[in-house]
Amino acid sequence: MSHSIFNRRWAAVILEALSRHGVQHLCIAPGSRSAPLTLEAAAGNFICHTHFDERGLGYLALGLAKATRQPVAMIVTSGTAVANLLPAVIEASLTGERLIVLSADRPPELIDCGANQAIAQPGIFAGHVGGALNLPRPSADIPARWLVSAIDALLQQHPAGAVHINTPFAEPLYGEASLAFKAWHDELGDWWHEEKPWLNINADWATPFCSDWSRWRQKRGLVVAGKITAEEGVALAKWAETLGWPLLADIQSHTGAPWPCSELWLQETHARQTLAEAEIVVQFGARLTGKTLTGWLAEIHPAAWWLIDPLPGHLDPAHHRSQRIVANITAWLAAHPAVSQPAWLPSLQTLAQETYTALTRRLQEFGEAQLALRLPKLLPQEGALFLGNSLTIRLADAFARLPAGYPVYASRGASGIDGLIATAVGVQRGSGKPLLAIVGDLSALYDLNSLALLDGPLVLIVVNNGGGQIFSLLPTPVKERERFFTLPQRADFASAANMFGLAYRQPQDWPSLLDAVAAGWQSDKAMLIELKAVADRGAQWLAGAWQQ
Ligand SMILES: Cc1ncc(C[n+]2csc(CCOP(=O)(O)OP(=O)(O)O)c2C)c(N)n1
Ligand SMILES: [Mg+2]
Repeated sequence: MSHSIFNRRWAAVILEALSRHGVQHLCIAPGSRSAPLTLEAAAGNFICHTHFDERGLGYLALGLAKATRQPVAMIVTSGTAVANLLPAVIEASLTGERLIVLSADRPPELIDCGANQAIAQPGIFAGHVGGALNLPRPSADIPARWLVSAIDALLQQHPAGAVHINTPFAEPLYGEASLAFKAWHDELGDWWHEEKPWLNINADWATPFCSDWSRWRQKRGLVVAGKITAEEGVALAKWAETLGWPLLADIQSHTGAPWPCSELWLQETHARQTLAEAEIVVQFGARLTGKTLTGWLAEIHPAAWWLIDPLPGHLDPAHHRSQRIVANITAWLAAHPAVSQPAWLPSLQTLAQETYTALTRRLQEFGEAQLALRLPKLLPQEGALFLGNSLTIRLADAFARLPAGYPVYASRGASGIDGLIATAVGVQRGSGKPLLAIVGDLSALYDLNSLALLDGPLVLIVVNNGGGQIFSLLPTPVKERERFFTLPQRADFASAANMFGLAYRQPQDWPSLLDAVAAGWQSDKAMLIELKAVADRGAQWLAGAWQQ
């Protein structure tokens, strides 16, 4: 019995230590080996989420971390349960959300000896975690101050991406809390009643300042906005407008796209050439969605290229000779104020506006390209938007003009189609806002288990275009296209909605789609809306718009 009690004491220190780094949400999958952590979590003040499927659980945590911008911890049992967290860990490692894997493990005497459900867990996430802590088997011989310091050091040394804490527990795993081992626990004294970490590592995060900014800001500049936050997007749009610099905005930029549809008008030679006269490009946030934009950026060679993103590392796939500035974007903007100047390319902004206006005259057809254009009308008030990968985000990036500062979420690191529903649910729960989520049909089938997570004010539009129609946009050979690339499916989404107790609609025109979405916000059930689209029509529409 004493093991089970000490296991709980050990788990309590781990969870309390995590809470000092902002962990409020715990995502827990069922398992026995992890019971000491789970029971301690249940007894604490955390917001606990559960899921039977660890791949979905990992993505749920990712969505929570996106929306709360706080670290989120996952508790799973030993074995392949741990391995199923890998996709979400990979995405977080690329896009910087903070995930903490707490994997329960067998103690060393049960590893590599034929014991059930025992696999090699240390190092399982390889280079996809920033850091890892392979804890020893819980022992009162090890002071609690070591355990808490080790966790503090791990989290403070890795302020972005995922970390892995492997935690072996010996049986028995269940038992009531008791006063045993209280002295071990009390060694941490007042820490139990305070809010700060045990160990505080102070790093200097001063904003890097470009001393020749007052010279550069008078030049012909171009602003590129990638994935940045809602507040940053609003501030950046003002900054660029004051400077009179064009702003090329990604769908994740939150800038309101004052120069809309660059994916389209950047196809035009004159526009490409005049814009290439920019002397300096200042890019905020990376991970651009549009292929036209990234292609054009790779061709130009301005005198200066600054890439500002709070995440460290190389974030420019075109490898420009550049300044990679690791900084908080709001702080950087404040340190580099704009001065009011006339726009140096007003004709191009007119072209951008005209492109958008021309598109909005062609909204009648009921299809996925028009859905992208009509997005602003579908958004819930004080809500948020989650965009799935593949054509969904590509069409939104090309056509949609979202209100500045309206929260948009996506997963554009590894761009998997495997956990999009779970990620959307995490965003909805983390933000506490009504969420409109849009995913493709194969993406929906891939993450079907996560329909079990849907509740609250969430409308999920599944664009059913009969398989992965992104491959109709790509030069896949027509003869092999269906069999090996698009994989049209015959799934019945009405039955899927029914199976998971969701409201379901399949509108046939725009008024009934608007009606279905509105009904979704009224309902206490989550709503699945199936938008049946003509197979490759959306892909064709995008290709046609490029041509035009
Ligand atoms: C886990 C994973 N497997 C495969 C891919 C490659 N892939 C990208 S898009 C896509 C098809 C997605 O189909 P669907 O969700 O219906 O979207 P559509 O292309 O129709 O917009 C595939 C297989 C991926 N991104 N992630
Ligand atoms: Mg599809």
